[in-house]
Amino acid sequence: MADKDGDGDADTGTLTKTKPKTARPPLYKVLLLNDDFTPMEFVVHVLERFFGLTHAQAFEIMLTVHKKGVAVVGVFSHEIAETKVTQVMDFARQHQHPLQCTMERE
Ligand code: TYC
Repeated sequence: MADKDGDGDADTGTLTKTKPKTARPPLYKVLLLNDDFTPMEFVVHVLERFFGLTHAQAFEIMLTVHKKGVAVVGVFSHEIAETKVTQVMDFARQHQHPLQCTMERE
C-alpha cells in the first residue's frame, strides 16, 4: 500500500500532480493524385465544391498535383476525411474521370 492516493508514486508526503491527459484524435491527410486524363477544370471544380476552396486556391493545388503527382488537399478527422474521399471518388466516377483521391494518417 505504497500509493493510497493513486497518484502513481509512493506516499512520501510530497504532493505531486497527475497531469490529466486528453488524447487528441488522429488526423488524416486527404491526397489528390495526378492522372493524364481528368480535365484540369474538373479537378478545380472538385476542389471548390468538396473542399470549400476559392478558385485561386483550387487552381494552385490542381497545378501542384499536375506537376508533382500528388498534393495534400486538407487535414481532417477520420470521418470527415473518409466522407471527402467518397464524395470525390463518386463524383469522378459519375463523370467517368479516373481521378483518384486517398487518405493517409498524419
Ligand atoms: N494531369 C491532368 C491533365 O493534364 C490534370 C490533373 C490535375 C488530373 C490534377 C488529376 O489530380 C489531378 N489534364
